[in-house]
Amino acid sequence: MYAANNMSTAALPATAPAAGFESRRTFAIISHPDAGKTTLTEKLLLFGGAIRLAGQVKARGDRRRARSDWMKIEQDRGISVTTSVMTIAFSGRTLNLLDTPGHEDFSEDTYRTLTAVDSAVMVIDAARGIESQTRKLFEVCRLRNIPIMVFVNKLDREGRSPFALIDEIADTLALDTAPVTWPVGQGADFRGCYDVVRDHMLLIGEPDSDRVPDAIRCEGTQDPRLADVLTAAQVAQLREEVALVREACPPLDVASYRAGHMAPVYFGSALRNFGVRELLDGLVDYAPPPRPQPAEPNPVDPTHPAVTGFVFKVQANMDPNHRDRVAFLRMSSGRLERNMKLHVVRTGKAISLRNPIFFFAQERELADGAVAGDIVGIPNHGTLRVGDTLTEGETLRFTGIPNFAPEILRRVRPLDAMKAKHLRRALESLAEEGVTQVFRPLLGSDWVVGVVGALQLDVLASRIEAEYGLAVAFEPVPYDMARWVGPEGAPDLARFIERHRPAMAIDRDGGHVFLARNAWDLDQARRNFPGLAFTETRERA
Ligand SMILES: Nc1nc2c(ncn2[C@@H]2O[C@H](COP(=O)(O)OP(=O)(O)OP(=O)(O)O)[C@@H](O)[C@H]2O)c(=O)[nH]1
Ligand SMILES: [Mg+2]
Repeated sequence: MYAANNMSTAALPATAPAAGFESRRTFAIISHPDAGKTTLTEKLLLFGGAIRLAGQVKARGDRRRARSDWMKIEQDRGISVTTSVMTIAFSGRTLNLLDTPGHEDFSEDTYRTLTAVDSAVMVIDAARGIESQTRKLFEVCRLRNIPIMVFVNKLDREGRSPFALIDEIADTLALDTAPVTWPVGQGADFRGCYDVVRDHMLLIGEPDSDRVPDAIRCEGTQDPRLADVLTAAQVAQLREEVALVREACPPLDVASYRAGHMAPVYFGSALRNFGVRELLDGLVDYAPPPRPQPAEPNPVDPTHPAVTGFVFKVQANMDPNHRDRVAFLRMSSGRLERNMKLHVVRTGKAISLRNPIFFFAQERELADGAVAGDIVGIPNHGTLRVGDTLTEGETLRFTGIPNFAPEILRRVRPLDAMKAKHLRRALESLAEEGVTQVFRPLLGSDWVVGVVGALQLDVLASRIEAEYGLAVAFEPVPYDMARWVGPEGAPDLARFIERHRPAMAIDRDGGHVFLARNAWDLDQARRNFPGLAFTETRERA
């Protein structure tokens, strides 16, 4: 079912995943919308050799690009709506990259992804500096002790001065900043970056978006060869700025970076392929290996011999030819082999891993051994959910995977009334991703969906159309909030349902949900039924 398609296996040895978890570097690329995460991801794949190894180098035009934005709505609108996972083997390491969506309407996906990584690359648009979403994401990283590298992007356009950017990063994020590379010129005058750590200069090549620029190496800021490629003013500025950087910024301290106190900073242009190679080297040299994962009763160390891991994301219909559901498992320990049976702690049931998949660029390769740090796709038919812990039989539970309350409620209606049954199937399988909540009101026949951000409604409509061939419309509902009411089976609950029948709905597990008109309405319900609990999310078992 998931046989590699056009991937040439002959080219694989150089990229076959390395043996132990120590070689894994698993990181998310995060930022405010539009800073260039997806562009950077695709260039990292290009530099890491994944595209060539995926046998695509001879392909033309579009086919040449690794596709991180693979969903139709992502390609149509040029935004990412969902996290993509890609693996590249580079310089003896296996890098697992997670390209996240920037828009806050999809931040639930991004926040969950941050539970599955050991570090992050924060992309900053040189013209915009720190933006609102940058700050929020940074807070999440800080709470989870996720070390951050910064890539200041779009140096090929006019932007703020690099010193101002460094100051802003240091001040607003309260971090030490250690520039690893330093830009020479900006916008039309952007000539390249000086490598402050290795003490040499890399010049930007011809603007050819798919070619790695030829680097001209100059040793030290006093190297006379600099004068061959830069104007006298540029050389003078470079010398002055590099001296200033060395004076003003602390040198890169890997321990401090890994402890979350210091951010190595890289400058470049993902679009022009510049600075990407240096960032890749930085990830290989400095990014941390897999770390212990918080769990109950005890955290799980990556050296633990048995397989453990948790599901941080579920994606339906990744393969347009199959109605598949892929659970993204972050491995926390052990070695996962094909055909292994794992224990789903929530249900106590076993799941057999017949077709586990690695995310190798755009192609999906059969996994034959994944270790801590790896992300494995597990095709299933709804048995796995976000937050699930998988083990070889142990009853531990990974913690910290966030739940989000649906904040926008809409009635959903098929434009063709004959297609109600189809719609139900579409809604139910998309709801399994855990992003959209689907409620069935006790009275009436329409479905109500709940989402966290308004753009998720657009995504839902686009996907129902693209993946199920159904046109749908959303209509306002007289409710403002959804609250799960429990405990199930309580005599009070039966009375509550009787009294509020028109505002009651059930979720896909049969749990009772109260659709409140407003906060006052909810408050009344709470007051009249003190024995019942009203929760924003259904607790994960
Ligand atoms: N000039 C310039 N434009 C860039 C550069 N990198 C990316 N862009 C452009 O910026 C826009 C956004 O790029 P994306 O890579 O889709 O940004 P993103 O961060 O993935 O966006 P979301 O996932 O939707 O948050 C696109 O038009 C890119 O071509 C760069 O280095 N220079
Ligand atoms: Mg993107």
